[in-house]
Amino acid sequence: MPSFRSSLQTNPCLIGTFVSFNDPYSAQILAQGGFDWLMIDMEHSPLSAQEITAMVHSTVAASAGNCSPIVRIPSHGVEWIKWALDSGASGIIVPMVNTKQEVDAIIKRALYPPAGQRSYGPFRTPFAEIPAPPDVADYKRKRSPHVMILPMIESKEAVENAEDIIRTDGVDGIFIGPVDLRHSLGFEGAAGKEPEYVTALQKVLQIGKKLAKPIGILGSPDSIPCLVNMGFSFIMLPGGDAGILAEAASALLKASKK
Ligand code: 3PY
Ligand code: MG
Repeated sequence: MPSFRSSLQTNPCLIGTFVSFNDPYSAQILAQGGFDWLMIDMEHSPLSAQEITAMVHSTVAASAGNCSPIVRIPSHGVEWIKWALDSGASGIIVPMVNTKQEVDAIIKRALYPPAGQRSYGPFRTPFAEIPAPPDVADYKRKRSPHVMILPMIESKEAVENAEDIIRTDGVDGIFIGPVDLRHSLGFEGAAGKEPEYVTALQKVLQIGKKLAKPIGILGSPDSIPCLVNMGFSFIMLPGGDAGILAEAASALLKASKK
């Protein structure tokens, strides 16, 4: 079963979307549908630790291990980091990371000693692997080094501190939140060509390239060639499960009323 980390090395760009319904069924459908990765979103959906654990396991099972479940936690708190990682997720996306101090605290919470202070208890992680390893200790030895810690750069302050954030040991890549970044720069929407915004993206991409750390972003299907050309290596399509359902429902209804 490929890890998200190894898939990033062998593919020019991994395509995902996000999951917000608090039922594994939604993750199963999207995972089976062929997405490379899913962001299980605790930041903007009130998903419990129990729900995301079931969604992580369902994503892996429904895709025969080909879709990587990445949990976006709601804050930098140690309990979110612990629960998300103990589910066996392929990685965590951590929103609103603005400073070196913040990223240091996150990494300390996410990594086992000696690099960090993560507490041991990965009892549910075997069920995020195919086949489930019989020995739970395999996770610490074999899988945890491949789990990706992906802070989000999504503010003017974070772009100013980008080199310090990305360079930090334990940071495996960055996910850019274009909507919040644009708000912070004084713009609306999820995309645009304003020089200040484009320069911010280019700065993060250049640092990522220099340090060989992958950079992802939220982007529309028609922007994918341009984003890949710029250097993004994982992209999250907008809408997510709720948006896909709403769009399909309205298209179906429209077609039936012709
Ligand atoms: C943003 O665009 O701000 C995001 O967080 C995308 O998920
Ligand atoms: Mg955001």
